[in-house]
Amino acid sequence: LSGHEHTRTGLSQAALKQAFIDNLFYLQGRFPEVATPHDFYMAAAYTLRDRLLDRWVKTARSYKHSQARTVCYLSAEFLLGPHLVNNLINLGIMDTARAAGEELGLDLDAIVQEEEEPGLGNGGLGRLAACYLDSLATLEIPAIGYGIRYEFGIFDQTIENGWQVEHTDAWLRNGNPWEIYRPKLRFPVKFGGHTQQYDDDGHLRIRWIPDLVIEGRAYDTPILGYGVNNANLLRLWSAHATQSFNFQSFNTGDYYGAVRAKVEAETISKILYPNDEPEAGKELRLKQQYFFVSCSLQDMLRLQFNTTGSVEKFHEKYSVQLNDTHPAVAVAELMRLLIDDYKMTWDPAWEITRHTFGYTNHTLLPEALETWSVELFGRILPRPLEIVYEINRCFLDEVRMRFLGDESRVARMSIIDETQGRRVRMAHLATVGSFAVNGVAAMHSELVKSTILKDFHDLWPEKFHNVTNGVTPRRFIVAANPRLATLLTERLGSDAWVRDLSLLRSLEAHADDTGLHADWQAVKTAAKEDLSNWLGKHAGVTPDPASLFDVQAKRIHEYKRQHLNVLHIVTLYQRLKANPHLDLPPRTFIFGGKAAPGYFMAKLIIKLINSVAEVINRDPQINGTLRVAFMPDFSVKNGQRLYPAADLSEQISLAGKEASGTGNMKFSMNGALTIGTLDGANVEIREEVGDENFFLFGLTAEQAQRHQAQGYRPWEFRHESEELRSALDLIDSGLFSHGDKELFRPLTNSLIQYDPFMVLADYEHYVSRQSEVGHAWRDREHWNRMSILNVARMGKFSSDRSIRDYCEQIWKVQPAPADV
Ligand code: 26V
Repeated sequence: LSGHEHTRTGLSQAALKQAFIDNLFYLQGRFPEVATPHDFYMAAAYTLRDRLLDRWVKTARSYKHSQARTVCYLSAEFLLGPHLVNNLINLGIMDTARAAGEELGLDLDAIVQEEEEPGLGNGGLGRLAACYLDSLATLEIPAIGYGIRYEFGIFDQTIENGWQVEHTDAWLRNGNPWEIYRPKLRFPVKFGGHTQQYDDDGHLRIRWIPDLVIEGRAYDTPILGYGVNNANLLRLWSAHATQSFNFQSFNTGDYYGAVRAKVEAETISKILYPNDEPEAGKELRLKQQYFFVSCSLQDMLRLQFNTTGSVEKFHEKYSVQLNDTHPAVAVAELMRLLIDDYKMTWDPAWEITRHTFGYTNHTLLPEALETWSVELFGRILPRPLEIVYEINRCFLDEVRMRFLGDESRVARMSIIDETQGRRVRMAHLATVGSFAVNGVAAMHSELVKSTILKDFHDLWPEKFHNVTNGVTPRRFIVAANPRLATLLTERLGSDAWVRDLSLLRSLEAHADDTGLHADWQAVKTAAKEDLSNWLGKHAGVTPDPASLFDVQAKRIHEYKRQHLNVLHIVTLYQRLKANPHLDLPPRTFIFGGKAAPGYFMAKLIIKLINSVAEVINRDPQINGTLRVAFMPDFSVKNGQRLYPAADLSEQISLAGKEASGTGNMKFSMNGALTIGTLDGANVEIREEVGDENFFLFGLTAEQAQRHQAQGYRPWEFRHESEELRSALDLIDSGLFSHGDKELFRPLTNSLIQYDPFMVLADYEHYVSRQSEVGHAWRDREHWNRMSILNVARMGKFSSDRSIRDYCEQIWKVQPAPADV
């Protein structure tokens, strides 16, 4: 190695190669001739981890010296995706590492593909948290992500006989080279039992006597920024039985009791809940939430106390963001820790608490708003419940003072809902306990103020903000679509766009450049070929890369309306069958997404997609003009295969239902055009790219609202549209289900009778917009121009912009660059 380069930190080809061989030998106990692909992956991961740790230690030192405020992002989910590729990019050593691999006869891409991703999230909310960690580090903001180290993440999906089948995600099976266990960092968390008053030197205090104490143990993962030396921390908590608990039982001879307690404790961080199943008040889920919140707050308070000798200025040092209401119990828990453990009185403790938290709302769907029965909450968390009551008492006095005599308002705003049994409303707790509340897209933030939190907006208008979501271009352009990244860098003359996505705007000047068009189309076609090959191996369909790739990838849910997409496919199929000479441009419809295991209708939609695929793909009369493919196991990793290959992005939720969407941004950044409703961030995407480069359709949120209020009659739409009727009838005919006329009846019946997400109302406009898509596709030059303009105008949707907004509007934090 040259100069002062060190094997553990050096970035030269020689250093990387040496480190890789050392790690293979000393950590895996292997030499190249006998090593498996997984051994190679582990050796590469450890090689990167050393370099990350070097930066992390230096970052920690810098943060300590700068008096900077720290952001703590509390989230029950972090859907990180594979680390290796991202770390290679952020360290800037992709090419060097590839060359080092070649010297050893190894293919870096194959090694990268070996990684099993940590699927510690359900979808958009968890992935957003991961994008924000990337941007926080890139913007050099002192930040810690806090969450749960689930032993099993989101289930793996296979498709069997057209149905979704779930498999446990044993992601830790082969070890996790990215995490560092911190044996000294452990905190006790209490559950159950009762409280009692006691006299503490003349002060009346409360003691919580639990019937179970479990221990949270910290596992840290370094998160490196792009092109900077800052590496932040993701700290995930794992639940264990406490030492003392074990010994006690053992000494009394209750060996099995001790083992049972251990199992019970470890259950808490065992598995990620599928969060888009209606909230069923699951006890374990409340325990998970309290568990990670309590550990995280104890961790922050300890740091604050150890560095300043007191916790009085906690809120000046920490800004704690609640990612949805999952961590909202933090409001009560911080009060409890300050009062019971740090012996503060109520008023100063409340001053700290209400200046500490920010709350981000991610959904308006009533069935998704978290509430817990007071009975359950009090049984599991007796002391926090007392504190919730006291917070509520003080808060309702404030409401009464402002709105004299308006008792119905008091009842509406109460943290305790008394209308359907007594329930704790977590969104109210979060709003009362936070200094800022925000939605995740402009339209969504307006709806938060005018609907679910209207009364709170009346009381505290200044508390409400909007921060439109964003996604990281490091993962969703550079990692997912290296060909496009190379082309952009070539055309812009620099890779500065990776840190400042607004620079892509200068592409506008080249939107009509035929040279660029040729390169642009070549990049897209190559990605489509890759995807086609992958689908051939994993989905049994090998689509023609020359066809239009029309993609819908997201969780399967009625409000996202994958069945609207299916109705369009069936309609085209019928048109072609009726008129075989109809000149339709070849299209491949690609779906990806998981259904919550208990969500029958969503699973039936998956079955319908696969059943329609089976019939259409095999029909010789169709002859490949239409193809349908379901990508199994949509994940971050598989998403990275999909986004670059899409020509058309389906963002077709009923207006007013999708808080933001972030897939919409990922597709558009990779040059797909959008067919979409005026929902969530679609509204802002259309504003940025221009209406002429976006296929808009459907009711507005207001119109949808009005129709629903006036009594929506979906069957009338069925009567009025011949094509819609015959599409529904064809599904009911058994054609797609080997003659079984009943299979899809629950779906078609629901559409005709209730249609809660107004699929039938939007059908006609959707289908006619889709025809325009077909026409536009024929003029490839114009299409390419629109595609280029989409990418050029995506600057706003970088998560770097979102994080800057949070820093300025909400957190009031400054960057603290790490010293080299
Ligand atoms: C959805 C649903 C649907 C009905 C059944 C019960 C249920 C429970 C939870 C949820 C998801 C709520 C939180 C969430 O994941 N929101 C998503 O957050 C993304 C990031 O802000 C955003 O882009 C998505 O639009 C939003 O759905």
